[in-house]
Amino acid sequence: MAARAAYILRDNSNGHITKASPTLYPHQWSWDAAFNAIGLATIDLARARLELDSLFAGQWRNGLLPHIVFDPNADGYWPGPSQWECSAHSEEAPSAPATSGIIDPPVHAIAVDRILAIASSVGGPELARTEAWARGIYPKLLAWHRFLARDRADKETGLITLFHGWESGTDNSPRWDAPYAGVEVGPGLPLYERKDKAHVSDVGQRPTDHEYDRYLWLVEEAKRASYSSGLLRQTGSFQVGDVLSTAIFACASDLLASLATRLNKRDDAAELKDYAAQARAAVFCHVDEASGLAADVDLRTGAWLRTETIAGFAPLIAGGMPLTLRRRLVSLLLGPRWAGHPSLRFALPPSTSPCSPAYDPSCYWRGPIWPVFTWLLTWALTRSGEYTAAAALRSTSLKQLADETFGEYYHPVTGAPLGSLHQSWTAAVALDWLLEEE
Ligand code: 2M8
Repeated sequence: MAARAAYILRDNSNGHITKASPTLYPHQWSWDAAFNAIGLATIDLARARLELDSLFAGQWRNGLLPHIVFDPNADGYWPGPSQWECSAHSEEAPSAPATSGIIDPPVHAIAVDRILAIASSVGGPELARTEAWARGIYPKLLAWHRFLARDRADKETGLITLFHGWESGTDNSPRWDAPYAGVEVGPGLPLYERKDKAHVSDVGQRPTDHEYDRYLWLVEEAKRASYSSGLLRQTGSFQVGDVLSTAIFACASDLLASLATRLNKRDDAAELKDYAAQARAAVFCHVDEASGLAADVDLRTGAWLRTETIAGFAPLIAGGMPLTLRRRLVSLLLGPRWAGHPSLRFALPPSTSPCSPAYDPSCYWRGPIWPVFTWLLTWALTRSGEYTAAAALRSTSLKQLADETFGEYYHPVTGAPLGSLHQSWTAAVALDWLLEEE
């Protein structure tokens, strides 16, 4: 399986970036790149470092790390550079490489930490090279975290603000149904033809045209606001506080603070610990007592969004949870509302609880199991000392991936791979899990 996964990462590489998938996503996505770099580190540390360097080549002057860095030689994805037109609309955007103008969840410091850990186990000159590289990429990571703290931490809730569902990485998750219901497509939405539907066996596995109109309208809104968070807070018709991105920001800020300490940057470390503490507190403040899950907030109405999605496990990812709350969440995760639901082919948590009326087992982020998300959970569980739960999810995931198609997501009941096959981040997390199993 490791060899097959490694071949997929090699085949999806253009030499310096890894396409998120061979045809559906032929460019570099930001959070995909971080997971891909973790997988690459298990086989080729130099290539892992290059993956993140290539991603950060697209960083904006204000620290924003865009959710896509486009490969100028790749085609077949829409919306592409001529729809985003970032450098024409914002002085913060680089003129090359072409990028999108929105963000992805900030998992990058997790990747750097994992790459350093893998390099430490190798030792020798590779470790020295990786340490020197970490010193070089550190200021870019710091600028990214400062951007999030400055431009995206919501003053009221403390949660990371998103202006597009794509920014959550969980695009059409039912967690965003209520805020999207308030998005009205205005005049001036250019005519467009979707390209994504050509790359899946059944269009029911992708978001609907109705949803795509809203996705594209939000890109128009962002352009009209010059991709400025300040302006979007006044004009954006989709504004949510995302508990998952906030939790990731909390643990990533902790890890970056440790790197700052290692590099003797004490003031930075204190600043980053402060970001982590504030983000973690914001996540814990949004735990719904009744369900035990964290709830996102529609910042335009103030309403808590309580749909039972996998993002509700954000407190586990944030880390530093009181033991009783942590035990409750782990039991919930493995219990009958989630991974232990009797209908499931593999005991793994689906993206929406099978007990929720919003659950759709074959549609994208509305129900299928995403191995990359399971990896994030196994990583977080290990970090907080929940080794048994982490090992159970890891070994079950490896069984789920045994057909070696490395699907983008999986049908929870039939176990069939869905969406794109040969998805890079699925291959990448398999490599990391296999390293752990050794
Ligand atoms: C999916 O999102 C893109 C838009 O960013 C798409 O559907 O076109 C999501 O699963 C996202 O989380 C992921 O980063 C991206 C590439 O794998 O695909």
